[in-house]
Amino acid sequence: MITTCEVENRTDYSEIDSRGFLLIRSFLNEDQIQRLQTDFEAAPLEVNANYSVRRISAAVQETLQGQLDTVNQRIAAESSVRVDLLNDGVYFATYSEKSTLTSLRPGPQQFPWHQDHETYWLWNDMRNYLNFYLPIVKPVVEKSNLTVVPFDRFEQRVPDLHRKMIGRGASRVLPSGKSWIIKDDDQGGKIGRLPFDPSEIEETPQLRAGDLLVLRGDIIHRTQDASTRRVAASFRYINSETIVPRTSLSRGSVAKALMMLNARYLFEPAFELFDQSAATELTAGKLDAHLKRVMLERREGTQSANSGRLAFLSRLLSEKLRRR
Ligand SMILES: O=C(O)CCC(=O)C(=O)O
Ligand SMILES: [Fe+2]
Repeated sequence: MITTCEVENRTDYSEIDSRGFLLIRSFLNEDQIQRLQTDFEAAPLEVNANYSVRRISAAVQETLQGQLDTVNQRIAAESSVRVDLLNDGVYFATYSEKSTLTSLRPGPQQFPWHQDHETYWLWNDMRNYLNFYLPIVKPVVEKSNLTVVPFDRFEQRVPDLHRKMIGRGASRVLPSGKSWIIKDDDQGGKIGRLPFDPSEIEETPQLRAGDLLVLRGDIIHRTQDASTRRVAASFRYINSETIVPRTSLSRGSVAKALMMLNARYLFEPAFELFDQSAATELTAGKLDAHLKRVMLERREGTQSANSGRLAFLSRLLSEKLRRR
């Protein structure tokens, strides 16, 4: 049996390179878990039509930053991954209150195999990007976890494909006849074909409330099941020096345009900053600061929570034409 390496409480941080994830038990204490639960109950739904998600309040994000940074320092010392900036924090629940692309009607919400989409388009590099995933409501240890495809097991089966997947995002793994394909939602088409079912090599760390699963941005993952009502907090770290080209936002497939439209509350401010600074590229640090300013203004009600669909579509079209 393969188990996630955690011998006598010693975490092997280099597994973020060799396996794509690592597990730290009992990272949060009871008070912290309760604080996050209360924050979740009070958090409004984001205006995201791709899936149901809530934002972790800035105050609660701040209280955990120091503790998360300690993990980042260990990761930087023992692996190739470099992150230095807490960009955002959200809550993922296995229940959706509304119809979205992921849950066609209100009810159980379950993410199929994927690498994250929106964050790839915003930050352009999923290698120096980490997801700190912490269940805060977890009724059953064996259920509703996050299932991953470990790097080492994937590389063993399909080394060339593994290399292609490193550093990227916005993909899905789907059954296709007798095999499976990796679909590229960024540029369209497919990245490759898997001659086996990914569940043959998957791993599901059994998490309790307060356990921490650290995931690289480029690991393939899915919701184990939505049979219990689980809530997880997910803190996202980026590297402030990462270069984000303007074109990485606008170029690409129809699927990308649709998902960006569904999450235009994130992308419209990014385009605005490119306009304001008349730049062809920006550092992730600058873009992060601008997004945080906009989110604050929205909370304070001095800026509207979302832009119109038509306005965003015409923006996207002019961005695409701009590049020709
Ligand atoms: O909570 C889940 O089941 C999915 C979360 C996820 O896909 C993510 O954290 O990127
Ligand atoms: Fe995800």
